Amino acid sequence: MSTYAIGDIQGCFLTLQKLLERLAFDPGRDRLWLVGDLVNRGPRSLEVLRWARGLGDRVVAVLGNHDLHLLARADGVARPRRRDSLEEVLKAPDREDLLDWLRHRPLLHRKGDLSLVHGGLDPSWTLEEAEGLAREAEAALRGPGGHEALSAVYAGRPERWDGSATGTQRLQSILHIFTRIRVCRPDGRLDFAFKGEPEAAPEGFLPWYEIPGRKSRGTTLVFGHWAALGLRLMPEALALDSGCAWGRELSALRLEDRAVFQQPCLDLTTS
Ligand SMILES: [Mn+2]
Repeated sequence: MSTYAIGDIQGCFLTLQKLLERLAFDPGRDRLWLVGDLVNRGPRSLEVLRWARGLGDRVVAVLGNHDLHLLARADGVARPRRRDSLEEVLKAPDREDLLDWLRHRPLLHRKGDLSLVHGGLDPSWTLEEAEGLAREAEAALRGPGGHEALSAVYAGRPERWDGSATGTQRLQSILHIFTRIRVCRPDGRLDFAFKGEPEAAPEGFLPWYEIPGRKSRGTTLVFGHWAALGLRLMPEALALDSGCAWGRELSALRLEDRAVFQQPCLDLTTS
């Protein structure tokens, strides 16, 4: 049995299938960890969702910002964005089943010394605190306040984590940080606008995993979301978004021995 962690798929179903062939993935024996952003930008989000849901407990997928965007679009909270490619999912006959499945994905998955998250963790959070915050926001997304929780994502961005925040502001912070964090400052200040390579981060900002004194040290985090960072395997941070949705590669990492597998994107035609 092997467990493969796979980077941001973003509707690139043909690339995903080719990558799984390359891994000789056997659903009867192997497991998959998906870093989230299963949908959007690429052309085949519907097929990706049907495939992932069909694998049942053989796949663990954490929620990414594009997954939340799909839920928010379906809920009427978010407006279409220029590069959205979600119409096929929104019009599908099985859309409610797929959206319900997606809504029940976690924000953080932990197994032993390894944890899976889409964007990352606030450096002030211990892993135990992060797990508690994830469970809190997951319950809100699934419960009767789900509409409000999704609305919170679009109501603004947190400037820093504030553990004393409540209600909408608290959910907004938790959801933004788990699904969108890239760089921050040692004093806690967050910047969600920067998307470039870490070396080009604004003055004083560092990747979240490099903040001195980060409280989740001592465990390894597997994450995606940062295409400009690309595939980088660091001592306690394994970054897997190699930009498939930008025409680059989809990456898989076998967690047992850290073997890397990559498939160039097959889903985007250049025109
Ligand atoms: Mn993302």
